Amino acid sequence: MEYILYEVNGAVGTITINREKALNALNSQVLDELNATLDSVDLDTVRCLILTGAGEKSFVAGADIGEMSTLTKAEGEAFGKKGNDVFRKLETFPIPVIAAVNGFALGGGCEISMSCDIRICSDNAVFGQPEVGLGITPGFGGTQRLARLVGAGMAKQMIYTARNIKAAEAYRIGLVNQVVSAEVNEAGETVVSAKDALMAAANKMAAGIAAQAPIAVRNCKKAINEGLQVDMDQAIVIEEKLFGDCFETEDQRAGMGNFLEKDKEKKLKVVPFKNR
Ligand code: DAK
Repeated sequence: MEYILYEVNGAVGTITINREKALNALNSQVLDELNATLDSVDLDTVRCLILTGAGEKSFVAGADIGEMSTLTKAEGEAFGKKGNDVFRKLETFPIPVIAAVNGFALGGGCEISMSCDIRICSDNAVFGQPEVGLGITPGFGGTQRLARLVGAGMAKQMIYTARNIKAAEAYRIGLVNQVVSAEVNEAGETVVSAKDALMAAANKMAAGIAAQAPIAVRNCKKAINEGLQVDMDQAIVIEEKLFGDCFETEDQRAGMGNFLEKDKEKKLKVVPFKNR
């Protein structure tokens, strides 16, 4: 892999888009390598993923404008499909994915973060959908996912004006769950960089998710994602099925057993997913 780094620490996997010179812009190779990396994740042991960009300045500065500029209609469609397939794979990935947004998340960068379950960002993060300024519409789900996350009015304002927003505003409108700042000592010196603080916060959140019952967590993701696509009557049926699916599992027996036995630690045994 040239542009993707993947490392696993316990039950948390971290995928880094590693094309720092181009601010981690998404070209076809990045999308292919990201796709292959997702396929290689060992779902028996990894329970939560973090997606981030290399360096301090940019998460992903969008789709690669240089590569896109010369595409024919047919090539543009193929590029769009490649991106959409990977983004959808992330969105429907069996385990939660946290986007750790370290700087620019523009166009395809904002869109890939919205394909993740949760977004946390450093305080230098900048979000935006600048596509209309480039003569195109947001093509990797931006018109759909942004409106679902922040409401149609705010999404329309961001998309029609192509105005970027900073971390604090992204937090205010509910686009990100948490904003993380560098740690500074009394002398005003940075002791932990914004990127390191962000990754520590992302890892803490991921470890918290990974410590929960994995079948239940997977089923919650499915229930929320699938339930949001249908009306409430159908959504409740989806929830019922996924609730029922948790019973007779190792997780449910151990989880409820721990409570009934007043086990203070309430630790679930780490059993490979396939044996649960
Ligand atoms: N693509 C390619 N290269 C990029 C890039 C991008 N999106 N963004 C930055 N770079 C490169 C720059 O060209 C520069 O390369 P060198 O000149 O050093 O070789 C390097 O990264 C550093 O960038 P700057 O020198 O510009 O750095 P600054 O700090 O001055 O500015 C910036 C940072 C993020 C404000 C600026 O780079 C910028 O505005 N970048 C473009 C942001 C943008 O417009 N992103 C949206 C791209 S459009 C589709 C699906 C999806 C899409 C399209 C179609 N279909 C379904 C068909 C998605 C579209 C997009 O994402």
